[in-house]
Amino acid sequence: MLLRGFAKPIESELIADIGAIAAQAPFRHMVTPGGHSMSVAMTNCGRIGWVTDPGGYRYDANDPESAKPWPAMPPSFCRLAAQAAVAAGFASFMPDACLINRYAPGARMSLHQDKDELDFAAPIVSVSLGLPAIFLFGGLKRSDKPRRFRLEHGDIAVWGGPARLAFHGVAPLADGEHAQLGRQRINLTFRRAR
Ligand code: MD3
Ligand code: FE
Repeated sequence: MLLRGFAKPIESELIADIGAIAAQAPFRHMVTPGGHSMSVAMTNCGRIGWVTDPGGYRYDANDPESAKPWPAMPPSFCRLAAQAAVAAGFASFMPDACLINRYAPGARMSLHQDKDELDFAAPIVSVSLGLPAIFLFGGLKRSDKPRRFRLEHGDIAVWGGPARLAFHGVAPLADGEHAQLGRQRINLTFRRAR
Protein backbone atom coordinates (compact mmCIF):
# COMPACT_ATOMS: atom_id res chain seq x y z
CA MET A 1 0.00 0.00 0.00
CA LEU A 2 1.27 3.42 -0.98
CA LEU A 3 0.57 6.29 1.45
CA ARG A 4 1.36 9.44 -0.52
CA GLY A 5 2.80 12.28 1.55
CA PHE A 6 2.27 10.42 4.85
CA ALA A 7 5.65 11.49 6.30
CA LYS A 8 5.42 15.14 5.17
CA PRO A 9 4.05 16.56 8.46
CA ILE A 10 7.20 15.46 10.33
CA GLU A 11 9.81 15.82 7.56
CA SER A 12 11.97 18.28 9.55
CA GLU A 13 12.05 16.03 12.60
CA LEU A 14 12.98 13.00 10.45
CA ILE A 15 15.79 14.89 8.68
CA ALA A 16 17.22 16.14 11.99
CA ASP A 17 17.07 12.62 13.44
CA ILE A 18 18.83 11.16 10.37
CA GLY A 19 21.61 13.74 10.83
CA ALA A 20 22.05 12.75 14.48
CA ILE A 21 22.17 9.03 13.60
CA ALA A 22 24.72 9.60 10.81
CA ALA A 23 26.92 11.59 13.21
CA GLN A 24 27.19 8.45 15.41
CA ALA A 25 27.08 5.78 12.68
CA PRO A 26 28.21 7.33 9.38
CA PHE A 27 26.80 6.27 6.00
CA ARG A 28 29.14 3.77 4.30
CA HIS A 29 29.28 1.75 1.10
CA MET A 30 29.06 -1.87 2.24
CA VAL A 31 30.56 -4.73 0.25
CA THR A 32 28.35 -7.61 -0.95
CA PRO A 33 29.27 -11.31 -0.64
CA GLY A 34 30.05 -11.09 -4.37
CA GLY A 35 32.76 -8.51 -3.61
CA HIS A 36 30.98 -5.47 -5.09
CA SER A 37 30.80 -2.17 -3.22
CA MET A 38 27.15 -1.02 -3.12
CA SER A 39 26.32 2.27 -4.86
CA VAL A 40 23.85 2.99 -2.04
CA ALA A 41 25.43 4.22 1.21
CA MET A 42 23.87 2.72 4.36
CA THR A 43 23.59 3.05 8.10
CA ASN A 44 21.11 1.73 10.69
CA CYS A 45 19.31 2.57 13.88
CA GLY A 46 17.40 0.35 16.26
CA ARG A 47 18.22 -2.71 18.33
CA ILE A 48 19.80 -4.44 15.33
CA GLY A 49 21.05 -3.34 11.93
CA TRP A 50 21.40 -4.96 8.51
CA VAL A 51 24.95 -5.35 7.29
CA THR A 52 26.72 -7.00 4.41
CA ASP A 53 30.40 -7.81 3.99
CA PRO A 54 32.32 -10.39 1.95
CA GLY A 55 31.25 -13.00 4.55
CA GLY A 56 27.53 -12.53 3.84
CA TYR A 57 24.37 -10.65 4.87
CA ARG A 58 23.25 -10.54 8.50
CA TYR A 59 21.62 -8.52 11.25
CA ASP A 60 24.06 -7.32 13.89
CA ALA A 61 23.44 -5.47 17.18
CA ASN A 62 26.72 -3.58 16.68
CA ASP A 63 28.03 -1.33 13.94
CA PRO A 64 31.04 -3.25 12.57
CA GLU A 65 32.85 0.06 11.88
CA SER A 66 32.80 1.18 15.53
CA ALA A 67 32.00 -2.11 17.33
CA LYS A 68 29.37 -0.09 19.25
CA PRO A 69 25.58 -0.64 19.30
CA TRP A 70 23.67 1.10 16.50
CA PRO A 71 22.02 4.40 17.55
CA ALA A 72 18.59 3.92 19.16
CA MET A 73 15.51 4.28 16.99
CA PRO A 74 14.19 7.84 17.53
CA PRO A 75 10.60 8.00 18.88
CA SER A 76 9.56 9.95 15.74
CA PHE A 77 10.66 6.96 13.60
CA CYS A 78 8.83 4.30 15.69
CA ARG A 79 5.63 6.32 15.85
CA LEU A 80 5.57 7.01 12.11
CA ALA A 81 6.25 3.37 11.17
CA ALA A 82 3.53 2.08 13.49
CA GLN A 83 1.00 4.66 12.25
CA ALA A 84 1.75 3.82 8.61
CA ALA A 85 1.38 0.09 9.32
CA VAL A 86 -2.01 0.68 10.96
CA ALA A 87 -3.13 2.77 7.96
CA ALA A 88 -2.23 -0.22 5.76
CA GLY A 89 -4.09 -2.72 7.99
CA PHE A 90 -1.21 -4.09 10.12
CA ALA A 91 -1.89 -3.67 13.83
CA SER A 92 0.94 -3.40 16.40
CA PHE A 93 3.96 -3.24 14.08
CA MET A 94 6.98 -2.90 16.35
CA PRO A 95 10.13 -2.58 14.23
CA ASP A 96 13.44 -3.54 15.83
CA ALA A 97 15.56 -2.47 12.84
CA CYS A 98 15.66 0.56 10.58
CA LEU A 99 18.01 0.45 7.59
CA ILE A 100 18.77 3.92 6.23
CA ASN A 101 19.74 4.02 2.55
CA ARG A 102 21.29 7.08 0.92
CA TYR A 103 21.23 7.42 -2.88
CA ALA A 104 23.39 9.93 -4.74
CA PRO A 105 22.61 10.53 -8.43
CA GLY A 106 23.32 7.29 -10.33
CA ALA A 107 23.00 5.03 -7.27
CA ARG A 108 20.66 2.05 -7.69
CA MET A 109 19.53 -1.13 -6.02
CA SER A 110 19.22 -4.22 -8.19
CA LEU A 111 16.26 -6.60 -7.91
CA HIS A 112 16.34 -8.62 -4.68
CA GLN A 113 14.13 -10.15 -1.98
CA ASP A 114 14.36 -9.20 1.70
CA LYS A 115 14.74 -12.61 3.34
CA ASP A 116 17.09 -12.05 6.27
CA GLU A 117 14.23 -11.44 8.73
CA LEU A 118 12.73 -14.15 10.95
CA ASP A 119 9.04 -13.38 10.64
CA PHE A 120 7.61 -12.69 7.18
CA ALA A 121 4.16 -12.03 8.73
CA ALA A 122 5.38 -8.57 9.78
CA PRO A 123 5.28 -5.94 7.02
CA ILE A 124 8.15 -3.71 5.91
CA VAL A 125 7.48 0.02 6.04
CA SER A 126 9.56 2.29 3.79
CA VAL A 127 9.77 6.08 3.92
CA SER A 128 11.10 8.05 0.94
CA LEU A 129 12.77 11.44 1.45
CA GLY A 130 14.56 13.82 -0.91
CA LEU A 131 14.86 13.27 -4.67
CA PRO A 132 12.17 11.13 -6.35
CA ALA A 133 13.05 7.56 -7.40
CA ILE A 134 11.60 4.91 -9.69
CA PHE A 135 10.80 1.89 -7.55
CA LEU A 136 10.72 -1.48 -9.33
CA PHE A 137 8.10 -3.85 -7.94
CA GLY A 138 8.34 -7.37 -9.31
CA GLY A 139 6.74 -10.69 -8.49
CA LEU A 140 7.80 -13.78 -6.56
CA LYS A 141 10.16 -14.87 -9.35
CA ARG A 142 13.19 -12.80 -10.37
CA SER A 143 12.09 -13.14 -14.00
CA ASP A 144 8.64 -11.51 -13.36
CA LYS A 145 8.56 -8.16 -15.15
CA PRO A 146 8.61 -5.40 -12.51
CA ARG A 147 6.03 -2.60 -12.41
CA ARG A 148 7.45 0.90 -11.94
CA PHE A 149 6.29 3.40 -9.30
CA ARG A 150 7.58 6.92 -8.76
CA LEU A 151 8.26 7.44 -5.03
CA GLU A 152 8.49 11.03 -3.91
CA HIS A 153 9.55 12.91 -0.80
CA GLY A 154 7.22 12.02 2.08
CA ASP A 155 5.71 8.90 0.48
CA ILE A 156 5.43 5.75 2.60
CA ALA A 157 5.04 2.25 1.20
CA VAL A 158 3.92 -0.71 3.33
CA TRP A 159 4.81 -4.18 2.05
CA GLY A 160 3.07 -7.12 3.66
CA GLY A 161 1.15 -10.30 2.97
CA PRO A 162 1.81 -11.63 -0.54
CA ALA A 163 4.03 -8.59 -1.36
CA ARG A 164 6.44 -9.29 1.48
CA LEU A 165 8.68 -11.61 -0.57
CA ALA A 166 8.30 -9.83 -3.90
CA PHE A 167 11.46 -8.99 -5.85
CA HIS A 168 12.07 -5.24 -5.81
CA GLY A 169 14.70 -2.63 -6.56
CA VAL A 170 15.39 1.01 -7.37
CA ALA A 171 16.35 2.37 -10.83
CA PRO A 172 19.48 4.58 -11.05
CA LEU A 173 18.65 7.86 -9.30
CA ALA A 174 18.16 10.81 -11.65
CA ASP A 175 20.07 13.95 -10.71
CA GLY A 176 18.14 16.87 -9.27
CA GLU A 177 17.99 19.26 -6.36
CA HIS A 178 15.64 18.74 -3.43
CA ALA A 179 14.67 21.72 -1.27
CA GLN A 180 15.48 20.03 2.06
CA LEU A 181 17.96 17.30 1.13
CA GLY A 182 19.83 18.58 -1.93
CA ARG A 183 21.20 16.06 -4.44
CA GLN A 184 20.19 12.85 -2.69
CA ARG A 185 17.41 10.45 -1.79
CA ILE A 186 17.15 8.87 1.65
CA ASN A 187 15.01 5.83 2.31
CA LEU A 188 14.15 4.47 5.75
CA THR A 189 13.11 0.79 5.83
CA PHE A 190 11.58 -0.42 9.04
CA ARG A 191 11.69 -4.13 9.71
CA ARG A 192 10.86 -6.68 12.36
CA ALA A 193 14.02 -8.75 12.01
CA ARG A 194 14.02 -10.80 15.23
C1 MD3 B 1 8.96 -4.72 -1.31
N1 MD3 B 1 15.27 -0.47 -0.25
O1 MD3 B 1 16.62 -1.64 1.74
S1 MD3 B 1 12.32 0.43 -0.02
C2 MD3 B 1 16.04 -2.40 0.95
O2 MD3 B 1 14.18 2.48 -1.72
C3 MD3 B 1 15.30 -1.81 -0.18
O3 MD3 B 1 15.97 2.01 -0.61
C4 MD3 B 1 14.66 0.22 -1.34
O4 MD3 B 1 14.80 -2.52 -0.97
C5 MD3 B 1 14.94 1.68 -1.20
O5 MD3 B 1 16.01 -3.62 1.08
C6 MD3 B 1 13.21 -0.03 -1.43
C7 MD3 B 1 10.86 -0.42 -0.32
C8 MD3 B 1 10.83 -1.88 -0.03
C9 MD3 B 1 11.51 -2.44 1.02
C10 MD3 B 1 11.34 -3.77 1.28
C11 MD3 B 1 10.47 -4.55 0.52
C12 MD3 B 1 10.01 -2.63 -0.79
C13 MD3 B 1 9.82 -3.96 -0.53
C14 MD3 B 1 10.25 -5.92 0.78
C15 MD3 B 1 9.38 -6.63 0.01
C16 MD3 B 1 8.75 -6.04 -1.05
FE1 FE C 1 14.75 -4.57 -0.18
